Amino acid sequence: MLEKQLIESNNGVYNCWLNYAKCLNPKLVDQYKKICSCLVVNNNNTVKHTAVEELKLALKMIIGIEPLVSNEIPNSSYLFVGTLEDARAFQLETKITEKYADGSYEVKAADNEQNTALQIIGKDGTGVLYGIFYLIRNLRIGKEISQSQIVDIPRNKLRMINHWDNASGDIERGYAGQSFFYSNDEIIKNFSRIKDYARLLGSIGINGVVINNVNVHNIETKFITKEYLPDIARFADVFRNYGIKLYLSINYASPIELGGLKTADPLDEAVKQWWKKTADLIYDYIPDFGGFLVKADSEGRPGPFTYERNHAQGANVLAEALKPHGGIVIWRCFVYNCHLDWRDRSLDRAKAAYDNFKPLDGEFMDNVILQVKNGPMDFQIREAVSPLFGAMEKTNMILEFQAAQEYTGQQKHVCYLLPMWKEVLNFDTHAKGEGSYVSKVVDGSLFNSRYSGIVAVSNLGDSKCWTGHPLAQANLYGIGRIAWNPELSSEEIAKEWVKLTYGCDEGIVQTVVSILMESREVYEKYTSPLGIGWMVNPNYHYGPSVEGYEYSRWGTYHYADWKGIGVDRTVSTGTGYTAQYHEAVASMYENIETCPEALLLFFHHVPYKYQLKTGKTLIQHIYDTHFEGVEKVEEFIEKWMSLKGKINEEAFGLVCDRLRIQLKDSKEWRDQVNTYFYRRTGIKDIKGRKIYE
Ligand code: GCW
Repeated sequence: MLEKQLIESNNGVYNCWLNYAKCLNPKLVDQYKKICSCLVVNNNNTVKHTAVEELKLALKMIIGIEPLVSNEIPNSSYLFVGTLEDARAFQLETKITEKYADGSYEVKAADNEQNTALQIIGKDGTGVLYGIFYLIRNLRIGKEISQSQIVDIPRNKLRMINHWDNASGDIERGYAGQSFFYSNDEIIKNFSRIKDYARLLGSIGINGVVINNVNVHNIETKFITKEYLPDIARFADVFRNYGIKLYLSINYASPIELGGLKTADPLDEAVKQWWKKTADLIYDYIPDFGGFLVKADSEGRPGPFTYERNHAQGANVLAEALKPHGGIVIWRCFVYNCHLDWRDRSLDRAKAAYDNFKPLDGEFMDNVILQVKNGPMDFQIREAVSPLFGAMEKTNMILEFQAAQEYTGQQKHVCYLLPMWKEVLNFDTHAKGEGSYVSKVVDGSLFNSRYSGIVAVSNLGDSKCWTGHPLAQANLYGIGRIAWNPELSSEEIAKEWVKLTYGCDEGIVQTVVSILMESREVYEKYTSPLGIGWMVNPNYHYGPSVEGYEYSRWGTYHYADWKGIGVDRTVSTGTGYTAQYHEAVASMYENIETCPEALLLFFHHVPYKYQLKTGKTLIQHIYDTHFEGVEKVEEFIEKWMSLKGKINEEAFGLVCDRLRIQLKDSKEWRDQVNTYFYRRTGIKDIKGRKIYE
């Protein structure tokens, strides 16, 4: 079935980066044929079994061989595929030890004289799977076997995807069609797409998936009951084959809604017992269940505040219930008062997560992880990095990115997010002096945390290419790669993805990579400038609306008037937000001279005539960038058109359609934003361009 689908759609659309086109390099084919014609494997582990099947499939399709499978090491060439335990049984040496992180693997040449054997040794079954996908990737991108030796250890323990899928089949902030998990309030019957999805995730090292929206509605609330658990367990079975654990978002009011209790107070004995019994039940069905994801006391969701309990008390009752089973609670820090009165300039949504959670550092159980969005606001095209990352020494933390392009073009616009994600990971919190990067907080090394990692909100749906915009696949690919190794550059990841998806032709790689690498800044140019955010239609979060902010009933959120724009978040004259950072960072932002200009309006209220480092005034910068942004989209179209006939027609066409929309909508953004500021300020564009239609 899988093979059939792959052949039918062997084009980088449905099969994404697992596009197994035939290898046309005879030297490479010879090398791999020689080594891979005999697989030495002791098949006694589920994930290892998957790995071997994946390898066989890839070999068949890419170099056209069906290897012999043996459980003995032959005298001739071979590829050994096994776990640490297997390696010991075969008396093979390896650098991998039990101390390495789960999923680690080594690929090494055997010490035989001819050097004609290769060994893939995983710490565990998942390590074997990752080692195999690594080898397949190398074959696909044209790396010789001799270049494939590696000891590869995942930097982040948890590498997860969060789905915001509802049982109705709708996806909250989904831009790639409907859910492929649920439809019409039911769990989908045919799991074939879910299997294909598991292989995509497994191939990039993702090891956890939350299959329902953090806003848990009526039906999803019941996923933790006897009625639904048999079906939920089916998901777990599919994902398990690829080394992925299943997690569920839960409704904090479940003890009331499902248990018939009068309260969901976390300190109430009956509530505690109810969660314990529920956890036991879940593990009866899914023995390796990952745990709960919880959005509580945020945007109308129930939570411990109702009972005058804090987040730690709220999370710990769940953690206690899951602990005996090895489960974890992932508690989201996206908590803020959405009814802030923006006229009171000391109030600031950006301060909310820190204010709520910092005082609780050290009060969470060790199987609770706080999930923190990359920025203090909400997945804007540019915003500061959340100060919470530097603030919770005694608490596990996981970093939440959003692959779904809610505020970044909704998968109609090309917006490769890796450069932004890298900026976040490379941000120095100074929590323990210089070098206290976010990447070290979330990989657990800075504060010596027990659990940590990176998660992305999914950008997937039932669209044929999974992500609506074919180029948005690069964001999904990238999240896996960067969670595995945050040192990879966004360009390296882009190159890898293009080669795997559309082939290794230099011209194709260069063209597509250049579009991807510029795309985030281009989107930023024609939308909201210098970190101010939003400027999109409220609720829908797409299309220009300069004052658009669903909670700004009391004036604009960006404080634009005829003299200036921006949120003063300084301690001296503003909301005081900058104090949430450690020194060095705090004063860098506090001082307008040292504040990075890309975030100028995030931190300061600035007159339109303020001169930027480029020598331009702020208003001229706004005009110029909005014109440039549209010109850049025109350039993207030209570049993409040069690929006609060179890449798969279907992928080519899908991207063309999206680029056309991007061009049309970017013009609208340009015109509306420029017009707004022209009307506010009365200051003309020095280049005399037409500002409004
Ligand atoms: O950005 C906001 C979205 C909501 C989302 C929320 C969250 C799932 O607009 O749709 O709800 O973030 O992250 O919880």
